[in-house]
Amino acid sequence: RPDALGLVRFHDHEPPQDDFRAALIAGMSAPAKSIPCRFLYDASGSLLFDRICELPEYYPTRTEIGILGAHAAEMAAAIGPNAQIVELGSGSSAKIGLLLDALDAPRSYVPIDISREHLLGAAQAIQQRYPALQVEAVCADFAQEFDLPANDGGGPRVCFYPGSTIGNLTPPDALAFLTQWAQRLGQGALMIIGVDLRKDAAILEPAYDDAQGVTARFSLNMLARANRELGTDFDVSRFRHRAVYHADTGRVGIDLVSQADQTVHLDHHRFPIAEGEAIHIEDSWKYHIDGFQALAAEAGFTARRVWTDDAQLFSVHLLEV
Ligand code: AVJ
Repeated sequence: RPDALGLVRFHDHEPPQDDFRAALIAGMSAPAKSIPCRFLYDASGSLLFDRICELPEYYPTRTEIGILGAHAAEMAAAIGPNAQIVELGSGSSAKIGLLLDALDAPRSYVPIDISREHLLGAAQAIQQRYPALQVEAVCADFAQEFDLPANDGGGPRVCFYPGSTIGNLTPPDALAFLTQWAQRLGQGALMIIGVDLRKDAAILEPAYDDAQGVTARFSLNMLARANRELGTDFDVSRFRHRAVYHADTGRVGIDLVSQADQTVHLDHHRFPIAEGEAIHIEDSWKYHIDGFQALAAEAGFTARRVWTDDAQLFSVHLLEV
């Protein structure tokens, strides 16, 4: 149905180009070196992340899909008809179909993504699959201020935030993020959010350092990307990917550890790195169910339901503003 393509409404908030160069210079100049994890996702990084999701050790994606599939009817019953579904970081919109298929007459779908290209492709695919749905694609950085399309279909506004993406934020940042979204969504709105659970390091560490080395390549790609895009001279072969679970706080910390004393250059900048020194590139925070519900309550949500898999690996929460 190519005629369905014209039905998609597009709201472009023109998110500013993220400045990799400035972020890299700042992060590599700090006493504790780091590069923000959002720079992991260039074209190669996104392909590698898709491969991570297929790895035997990386349970979150398939477990969350299993939970959504098993409980979509209960979620749909809690939501009711005529809902406006707002998805944060919709990417390829792979999970939303599980919810849309179960819902009674969903009115509109609002995918929000910073990547215009992914957003439009996914929005058009959803529009073709659900011709009766009003698709309103929003190109924006969902951490920034912008207005949501009005919810005028008579049903609830439901925010869908799967993937445990919230795990990349520190708990105080997650609190600020949820507080902002509770306000933006408004009274009576719902949120369906995927949150990875705390568990044994013997499961968590391989999930972030797999036997095939795909996750290591995903991490190291950030340095290769800097070489490609910025002209740095990282010797990628002299860094090692490391993932450590800190059970006391529920944090998986991911670093690239220098295997030698070396110096990285970017134009006139010099970044000396000692053997054993780490560049911190990602945190993936894990929660207990009650700990996450307490955080959500502090942000202004009421915890309505929670679903998990049998092995208690992952949780999907239904929250209400
Ligand atoms: C996309 C943030 C959910 O933390 O599990 C996977 C990213 N990094 N393997 C996660 C990731 C390395 C992932 N999130």
